[in-house]
Amino acid sequence: MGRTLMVAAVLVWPQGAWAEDTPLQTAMQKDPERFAGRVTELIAGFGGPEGLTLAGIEEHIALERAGARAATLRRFLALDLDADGAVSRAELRVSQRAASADGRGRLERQFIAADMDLDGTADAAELVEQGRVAALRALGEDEAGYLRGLMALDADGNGALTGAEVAKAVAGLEKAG
Ligand SMILES: [Ca+2]
Ligand SMILES: [Ca+2]
Repeated sequence: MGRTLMVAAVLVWPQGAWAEDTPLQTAMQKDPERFAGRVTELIAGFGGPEGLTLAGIEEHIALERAGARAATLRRFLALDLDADGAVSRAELRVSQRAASADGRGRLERQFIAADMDLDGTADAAELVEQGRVAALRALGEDEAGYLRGLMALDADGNGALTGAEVAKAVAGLEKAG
């Protein structure tokens, strides 16, 4: 019984794997123009003279994440009145008094999320963790994997993706679909 199932799985699997689209194919099929536009922007922004390399894609990922991390840390550091790198409940209260009702609630929520050990202070390590979470929220591992997967379109295999290669891949897909 087990053996039969295994044989069946082996027979079925390659076909299933072939039929299942990768995230890259899905994005291209869903909206080829939008896909090409986005990749063209990436190439223009992070590509070198030969085109976009994996290193350029990593730079893009790191920059997006750093931006989100910095925005989160900045928000917390604006609450750190004595500049000790940590936000205490007392410091939070001062900013809450000066905020609108909505702002007070938001500050409360952010502080509670940051103070993971519930000691009433969002300390430096906890703020760093909030920055890390914000960075991954801005550009998660799924999207990073998808962006790295763009290198599959590097048709001549020279390690750099050009606009022409992207256009060809999109055109080929439209013809096939
Ligand atoms: Ca402080
Ligand atoms: Ca804490």
